[in-house]
Amino acid sequence: MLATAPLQTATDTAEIARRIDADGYAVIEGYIPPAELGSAQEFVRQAVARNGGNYLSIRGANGLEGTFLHSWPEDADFIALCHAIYERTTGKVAPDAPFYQVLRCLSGRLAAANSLNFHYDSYLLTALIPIIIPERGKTGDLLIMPNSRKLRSSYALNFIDKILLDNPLSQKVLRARYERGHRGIRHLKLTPGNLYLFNGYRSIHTNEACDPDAIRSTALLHYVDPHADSALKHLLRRQ
Ligand SMILES: O=C(O)CCC(=O)C(=O)O
Ligand SMILES: [Fe+2]
Repeated sequence: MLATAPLQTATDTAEIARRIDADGYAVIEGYIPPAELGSAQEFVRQAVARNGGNYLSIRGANGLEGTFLHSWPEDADFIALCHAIYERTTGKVAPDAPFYQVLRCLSGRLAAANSLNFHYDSYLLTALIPIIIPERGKTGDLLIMPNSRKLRSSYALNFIDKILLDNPLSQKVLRARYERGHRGIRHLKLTPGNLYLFNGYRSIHTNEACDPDAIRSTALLHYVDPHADSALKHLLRRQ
């Protein structure tokens, strides 16, 4: 049996933070008004068509002009929400860290290669807005093992976690668990226009595939890299 997560709408910040802490994620339904969602969907359809129907991702806000995604990282209410979640879950003052933005458009023959790659994010809080989700065939659920690790005290320990996860054997084990419908892997059925907030740093997660002739597009903002100042991280990234 699949561990399908019930979609509950969180109403206030305290409740959202409590759910992220307890369940690893929270959902705010109908976050994006239909007209704004519609123009972002059209933007994605055109970008995929221009790319020959194939997978693409856009990093940063440049190139997203004309859609709500361009100004999303500067939205005062959204920033206040992320800061409040951070402060409630860590007990520390929220830093004014910039968001790391990615728009993913899964489609075509690279859709499978960009799916079922189980990982931890480098950033503590992940905000995800589904733009287009296939209604038929494979629907591309978000798969999550909520809060599967703690915040690591150093980048070195975080790096060990990443090595233990990002290798063919671990990926094979997790994919086999997913195929068996393991209860520890929750399925979030995504609805365009909702806002999903989850502990990306602490939770092993990935996306299911979608059919090559469909489009599965998600917009992400990542908040606070806890190891941003690590000397080891900078050394490794330089190579
Ligand atoms: O597209 C998704 O559903 C998840 C993507 C993700 O986890 C990431 O980009 O870090
Ligand atoms: Fe991620």
